[in-house]
Amino acid sequence: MSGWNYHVTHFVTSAPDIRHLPADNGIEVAFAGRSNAGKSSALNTLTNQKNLARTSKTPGRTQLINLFQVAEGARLVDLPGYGYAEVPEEMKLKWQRALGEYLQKRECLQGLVVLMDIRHPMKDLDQQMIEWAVQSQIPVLVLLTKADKLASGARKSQLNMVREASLAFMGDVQVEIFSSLKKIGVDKLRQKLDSWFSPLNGQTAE
Ligand SMILES: Nc1nc2c(ncn2[C@@H]2O[C@H](COP(=O)(O)OP(=O)(O)OP(=O)(O)O)[C@@H](O)[C@H]2O)c(=O)[nH]1
Ligand SMILES: [Mg+2]
Repeated sequence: MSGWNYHVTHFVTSAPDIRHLPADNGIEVAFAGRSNAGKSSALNTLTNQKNLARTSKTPGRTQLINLFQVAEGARLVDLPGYGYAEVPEEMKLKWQRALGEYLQKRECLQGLVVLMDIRHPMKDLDQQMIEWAVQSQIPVLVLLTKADKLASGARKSQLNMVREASLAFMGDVQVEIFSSLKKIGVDKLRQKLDSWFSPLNGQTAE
């Protein structure tokens, strides 16, 4: 059987920062993005669970790094959003450094999903995240979220624009449209995660 069952994903633990994550083994895929981009919603949609990852109308809600397990050794990580205006500058810088460190040092990190509101894609920190991932040879899936907010013509032109922009990173960067509300792009996300987690299949088959 190919493909993982994401519906059985369950919460494992929360970490206050990068230094308190569980042991660096297995395969981890992280969900990153600006505050309010729709990270937690995407995780809930993927796993078909209403409240696996907390969502909120108040940006900056996810403060902790939340880890979820899909199967033995296969983890999804909900990272706190960056760029939230109300957070003091000092805290922002501290968090940005921690994110950089996580992307550059975490050995088990095998894929990065960067979520961007389709109406406001590729902000400075989004680009920074992609750069860090590419530098560490981590493949990236960019999801343009809340696609339901745009008509199909505008959706396509945003997708083309971001695809074009993503070429500049000279790395493994795929861009897709996504909507938790309308369940758009969920298959693309699932396929990507399956491919990132596939080395684990090899291990269990042997
Ligand atoms: N229309 C629409 N709204 C969405 C979609 N996904 C998320 N939202 C809304 O956007 C808001 C933020 O969603 P979250 O999933 O909490 O965003 P987040 O990136 O986890 O935010 P932080 O944890 O604060 O960084 C919520 O009000 C969601 O209901 C979508 O596909 N379509
Ligand atoms: Mg969240």
